[in-house]
Amino acid sequence: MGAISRAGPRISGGYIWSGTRPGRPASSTPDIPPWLPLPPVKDPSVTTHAGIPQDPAEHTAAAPVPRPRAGGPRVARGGFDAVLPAPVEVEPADGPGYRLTAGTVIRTGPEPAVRAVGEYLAGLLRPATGLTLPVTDADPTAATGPAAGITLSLTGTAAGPDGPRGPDQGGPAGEAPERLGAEGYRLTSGTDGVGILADTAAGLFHGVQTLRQLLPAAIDRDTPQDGPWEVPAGRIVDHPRYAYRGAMLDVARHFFPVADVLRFVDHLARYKINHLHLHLTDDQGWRIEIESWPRLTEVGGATEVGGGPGGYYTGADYRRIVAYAVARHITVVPEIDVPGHTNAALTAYGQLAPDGVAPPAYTGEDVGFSSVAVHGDVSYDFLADVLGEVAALTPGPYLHVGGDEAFTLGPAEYATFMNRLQPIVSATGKTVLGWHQLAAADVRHEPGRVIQYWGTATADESVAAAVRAGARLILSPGNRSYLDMKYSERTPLGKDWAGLIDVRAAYDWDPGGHLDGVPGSAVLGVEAPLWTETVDSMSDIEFMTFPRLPAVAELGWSPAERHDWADFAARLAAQAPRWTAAGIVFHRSADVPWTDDAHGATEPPADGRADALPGPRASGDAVTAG
Ligand code: TNX
Repeated sequence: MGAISRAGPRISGGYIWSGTRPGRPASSTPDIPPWLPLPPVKDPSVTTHAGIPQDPAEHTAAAPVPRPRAGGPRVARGGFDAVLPAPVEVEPADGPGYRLTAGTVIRTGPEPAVRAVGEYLAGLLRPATGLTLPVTDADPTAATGPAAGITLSLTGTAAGPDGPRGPDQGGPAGEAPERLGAEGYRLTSGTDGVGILADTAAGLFHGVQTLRQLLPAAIDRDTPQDGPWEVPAGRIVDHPRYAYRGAMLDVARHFFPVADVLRFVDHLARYKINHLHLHLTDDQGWRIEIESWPRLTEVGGATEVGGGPGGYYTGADYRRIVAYAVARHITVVPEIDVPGHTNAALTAYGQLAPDGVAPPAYTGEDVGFSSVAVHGDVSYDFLADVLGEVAALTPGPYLHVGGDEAFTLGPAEYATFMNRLQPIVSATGKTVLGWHQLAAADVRHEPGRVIQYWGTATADESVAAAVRAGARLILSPGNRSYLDMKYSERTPLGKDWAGLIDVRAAYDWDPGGHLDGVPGSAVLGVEAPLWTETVDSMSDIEFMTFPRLPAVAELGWSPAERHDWADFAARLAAQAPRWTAAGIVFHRSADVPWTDDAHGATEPPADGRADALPGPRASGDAVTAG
């Protein structure tokens, strides 16, 4: 252990997608405005899903795709029945829907935030349809008939409750408006066009994700495909159950370049996830440039699990991630994990260590052995600088301070540290967020603070007490929502300390009633964390994320009454052709009725490791465009 990097730090400015393996040409991405999706990166090792079946009975990349079993989950029809997360109200209509044609325009009105959603939608639809889809600021309410196209309008504008509203703008004129809220939307579709109405641009954005799922799966390809491109007729009214729907990416154990993070952001946006938690620091690496403490990245960024080169985000890189997320109505939640999980910082600045001596770099997978000094002022001065800089780069309301697994500290030392740290966070204007160890009895309640529960039990008295003192809760139960747990004993990546989590276990729980003594009203939402000790490429990330992330996304978005495993599994199966079209690797969970269209990877795709596994290779030719 203690290996120093083999090469220099891998700085992400070139946006090298980590699906690209050594020996293959690196693909760089030209600078793209943040509202546009990145072009899908077509690394043959990923898009062809050349899975290596480890168990032919379960993994069938090359074999016939399993058919639904009698009495098993039913197969979704697609269209309005297949939207994921399940909307609040869905009313498919009889008759033809709206067909995109060369004449289709996207009407947004002049508001910049709405126009940006319109540009984003056009960016999603143009590659596969080959249509021009101009975005116009023409009054969305003025157009009727086939020329209406796709209209995005805000309530409270001309299209809103006080203005004229035709069927394309959300319902018959004079109909009382739903309260769509901060993220809700209403989508209506018929021969004359598609209308999305919302109180906010975020609501329109989520409506756009629904619209995308109403089109054929080939819409996710990046080259022109045959149509027709028809949105079925009907109406959806939708809004989220929880305000916080998150996913975490650990960029500390393994570093991932900016392009990977952006691609991950696009995956979150599909399922209406609205927070990206970045675990930026840990024992194995410090990944965010701090101008006032430059050795954090110069020294602390040059390592990762397994001894690879590491890397870090410059301030400009981080700003680019934030801007890309903001354009997708996703809030970035940066985590600086203290007082434990700090070996990388201590290697850079020995004065932060309890004994004042810099330890060697650490590239293993152990946890709990490091801590910054809790006595004296040095650590607090350091954290005021670090958190101040991170807060200044971060528009969102939260600073996550970790707080987990500080095993070298006793309870009194831990409380001393946290009671000095929390006000430092508040002084930046941000809200304290931390892992649930922060609920320890002697740690004071900082106004507004949020606690993230990652335990595997359904009762935790310290968490219940923190909630009684006013804390709100994000639920990330280790045995339900952890994307780094193995799916089964047979899947190669991941850990198993919290259990094996296939997609049904990720789906079959209720955030509102999960923890004894915690009322549903205290639950701010859910988050699926992806720790990356065993995950070191984009295809690994996707394999662990799909199909479990959509399960957690549905728990966060859909009303509890819509919770239904069989229905969910059928809708999940209908997503797979979309993932295939987008080149997304996924795990073919055995209890989902995948359809013929879905050529999902059964394992992370071929790379150095997979080549070493026994078994026949699936032919990449099995996947054809269209
Ligand atoms: C526990 S969950 C950790 C992480 C590890 C993870 C591996 C939490 C707050 N801490 O440091 O990466 O387990 O599953």
